[in-house]
Amino acid sequence: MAAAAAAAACLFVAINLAFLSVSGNMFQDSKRTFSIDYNNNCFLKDGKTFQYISGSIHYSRIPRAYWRDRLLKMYMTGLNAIQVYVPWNFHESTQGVYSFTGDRDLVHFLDLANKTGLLVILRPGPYICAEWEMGGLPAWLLKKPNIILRSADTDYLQAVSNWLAVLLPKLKPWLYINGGNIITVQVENEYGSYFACDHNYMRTLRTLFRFFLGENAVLFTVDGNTDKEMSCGSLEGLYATVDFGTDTNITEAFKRQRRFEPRGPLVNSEFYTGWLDYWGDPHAMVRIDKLIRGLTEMLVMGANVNMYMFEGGTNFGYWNGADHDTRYRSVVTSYDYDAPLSEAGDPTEKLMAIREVIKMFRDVPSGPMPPATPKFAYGFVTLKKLDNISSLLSTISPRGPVKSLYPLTFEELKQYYGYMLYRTTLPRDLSEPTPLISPLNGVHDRAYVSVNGVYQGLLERDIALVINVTGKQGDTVDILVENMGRVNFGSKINDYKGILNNLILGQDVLTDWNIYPLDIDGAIARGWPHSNSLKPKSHIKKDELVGPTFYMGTFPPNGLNWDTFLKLHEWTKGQVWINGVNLGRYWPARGPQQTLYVPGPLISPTQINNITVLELERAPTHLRALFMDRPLLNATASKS
Ligand code: 6DJ
Repeated sequence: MAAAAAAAACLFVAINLAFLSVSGNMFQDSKRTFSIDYNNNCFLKDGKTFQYISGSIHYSRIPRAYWRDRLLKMYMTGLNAIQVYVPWNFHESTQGVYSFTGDRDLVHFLDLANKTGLLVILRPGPYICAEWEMGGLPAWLLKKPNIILRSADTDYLQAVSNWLAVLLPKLKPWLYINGGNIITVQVENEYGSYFACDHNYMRTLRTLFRFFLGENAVLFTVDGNTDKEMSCGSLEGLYATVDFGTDTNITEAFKRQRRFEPRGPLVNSEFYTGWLDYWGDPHAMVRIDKLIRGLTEMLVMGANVNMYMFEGGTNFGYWNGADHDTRYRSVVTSYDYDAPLSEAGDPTEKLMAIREVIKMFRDVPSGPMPPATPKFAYGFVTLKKLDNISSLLSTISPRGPVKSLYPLTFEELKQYYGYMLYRTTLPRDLSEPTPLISPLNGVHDRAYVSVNGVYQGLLERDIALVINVTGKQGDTVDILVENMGRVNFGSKINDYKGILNNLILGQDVLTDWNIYPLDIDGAIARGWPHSNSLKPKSHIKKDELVGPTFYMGTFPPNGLNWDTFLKLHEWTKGQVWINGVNLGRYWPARGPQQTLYVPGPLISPTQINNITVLELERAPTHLRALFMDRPLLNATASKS
């Protein structure tokens, strides 16, 4: 009831202000304002009542070439705003080295949104959650042992203020009040669900945001719909909003927001259109009817709604996050999210249903919804074995090994993402299978073990803490460790990678390591592998297809560079690059994702195309990959 009254008040003001602006010319067109109207429980834009219907889109998950297309589709649905995260680690992967060009050109993205007619709700973190590696925090923060992230820890705050001093001045001219399209700016993200509950941290952020953006920027917070979360996450001067999905009682959720913001607009900052997927779990979906019912109910109340996600996109490369509730669970490469625009940016039935709802409340732009981008089934591509990873170290580890008595972490070697190889020797003869143990669950996250080039099996965080190994004293032990994505939510975000504790083999602690940081992406960017890297070989035996190994293939241009979906059917798990671009991880053996989205602009219509595969466990005897014209995201296999 309170909510309905609030909506009515908003409408009244809208009519009144429209009248005044016609008759009395109270508001000059040149004066752009955006504020919270606490008297009438709304936002005010240029003095008029304003309600947003928004959708989340992450530029970091979409190739730049497609930004305009996705934004136009959002506009044509009837949205008047988009909600955008800025992932800190995407822009400052190395401390002090900033990237804002190409796919990281945030200002270009804001400009495109502006030209499309979309306002922006900006979420610059510094922590963003978002199922993104370490919730957007750069892993170099972990160089301080025991750093308390997302708190008033001095080193953390110093790094945050350095970053905000770079980022926020770029954004200030883009505030609506300064002539741009950013209407509101979020501080932190669901801070109330974090164990630290450090109000000093939030106060410091408030000071920094105010300092860099000015007194008139509308700043806000977002928290889960519980009293505890709202209490820890909200702070005076930052407008408190809630987030909730289709299974929540909307009246109750907004009542809770009202307890923290007795007056002002009702805002659901994340209304879930779908959900994320973890490897090994079923594909998550949200029903259209529930979504439509919830959206309608909120719009009737006059609430402001952001749909999370409207276009999910892809966790390309190594950018996926992970959760750690009862155990470590890594998020899949696709961030399709069952969202209204698919991972490939195609309008879905869900989008059309949302558009019909919006039509009941306001005019949606006339004209047809832009069609799906064309897809093409390029068909089968034959792959050839290059070599196993241990034989390629001179190419993929130009820094060479670092020697250490005990294993070092990825962070200690300043290699933050991807893979590292740990090499030592067997301390004694092991004629009987002997357990190799990760005693404190210290393998983060998967370790592929070979002895003298013979693959022995793997250790996996929280799942497989022991394998049996055989060999002779002095044999080379190679352990390739994969970072499967740092935890992005909860109290375990200090997620160091590599071998974190000594490994025990039988009675011996393994020591005297040579640790090779691997720069596979660098080697690939420099043009490796070339097809003449292939060894002429007629027949490969089955046991030569196990363990971490590179494969490559080419396919001829056919004049098209349409989107496609790569299926590595019967391959087990690994990483794949197309024409030097890291598409992400594949793991059909665990699912549910079976195909990887390949954006058309990655494919050359005129030159030979390359595909490079790092298979970590076992390749199929038939070495081939299939490019299909549709995705398959929902098949969980029971095999691995
Ligand atoms: O703000 C968060 C989003 O970035 C809210 N949320 C989304 C995104 O991560 S899971 C999906 C989540 N919050 C964690 C709550 C777990 C039940």
